[in-house]
Amino acid sequence: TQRVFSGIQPSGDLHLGNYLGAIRRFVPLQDQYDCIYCVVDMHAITVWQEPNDLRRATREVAAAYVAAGIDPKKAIVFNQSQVMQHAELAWVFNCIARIGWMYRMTQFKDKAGKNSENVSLGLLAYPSLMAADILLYKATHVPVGDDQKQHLELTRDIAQKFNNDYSASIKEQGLDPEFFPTTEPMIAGPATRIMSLRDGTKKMSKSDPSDQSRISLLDDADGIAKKIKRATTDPEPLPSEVEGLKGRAEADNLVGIYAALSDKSKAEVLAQFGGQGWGVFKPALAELAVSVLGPVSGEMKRLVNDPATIDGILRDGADRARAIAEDTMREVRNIVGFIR
Ligand code: AQP
Repeated sequence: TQRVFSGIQPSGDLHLGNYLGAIRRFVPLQDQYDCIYCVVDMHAITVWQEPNDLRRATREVAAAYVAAGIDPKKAIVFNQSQVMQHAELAWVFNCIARIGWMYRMTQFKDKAGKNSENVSLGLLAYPSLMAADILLYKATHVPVGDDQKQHLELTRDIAQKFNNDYSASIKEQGLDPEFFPTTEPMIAGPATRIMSLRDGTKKMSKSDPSDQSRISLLDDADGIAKKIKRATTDPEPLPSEVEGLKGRAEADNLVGIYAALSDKSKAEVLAQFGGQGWGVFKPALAELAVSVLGPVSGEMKRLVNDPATIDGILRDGADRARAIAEDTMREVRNIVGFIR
């Protein structure tokens, strides 16, 4: 069977973008693929995390996976730092990838800002660790939001360069010349890029300083309704056709969220709401968001109150992940020429 890998950073409050762009899409895949869902705590520390916040956020991401419907007996759910092979392969990839590739990443440029000499070295090397996460399991499919597309292209470049640089050794070891496979991004649907509720040109993000910019998975019904009510929009009513959303980033975003939450297309949503004002649409969207997120949020809250169970799931997942990861690393060490 083909393998799916994806991960989420425990770097703050999970939001609607993480849910619609990633977590929710993970659930149906577990019936068709061999799935590995990781809480990437080593990625999170590329920017400073208070240790207690990191522990809490790690359990929250794991709880969100399970609350959303991922079955930890079927899919592997674990946190990255428990499987040291991620760090080991990332080091090899640091020596394969070129610095210039890393400087070109838009996420690095966005996060480093004007301060690019004073961010952690880990932030620059982030895509190399991400390539290790995926390729350690020889995963072929990676469901992510649109913002991760460039990192996935880099993963392919790293895999290819490794296969090329070590082609003679791979052959000598009697291994498949395409030792690391080509990964396919799975980026589809109306919710690949949910935008901030305050600014339709910025993506909804955990690290946005404004809490009003995102709907958190742990927000209560009242909080969700207030944030949607206050969301920035233009004064025009909703258009009747999708073309009418062009140049209206905020309207486009809210219609996209409605579409994703109701499993409809934007055209279907506009067929229903075209010509209506925000006074009608926003309460309808709030009601829908509460009805979809409410059960997930309730289950998440229950699970985070039982850290022993969550930690048990992560430990069991890590044991299963490590077994696969070590098979790959044993081959990689031989290919590279490390003596054991
Ligand atoms: N706004 C979004 N719309 C759709 N998908 C999104 N994702 C993130 N934001 C959106 C997807 O969620 C998954 C987990 O993301 P991550 O935790 O690895 O890091 P990120 O992409 O950097 O997420 P954030 O929330 O924006 O965090 P910060 O603020 O720390 O950068 C990925 O599949 C991502 O595509």
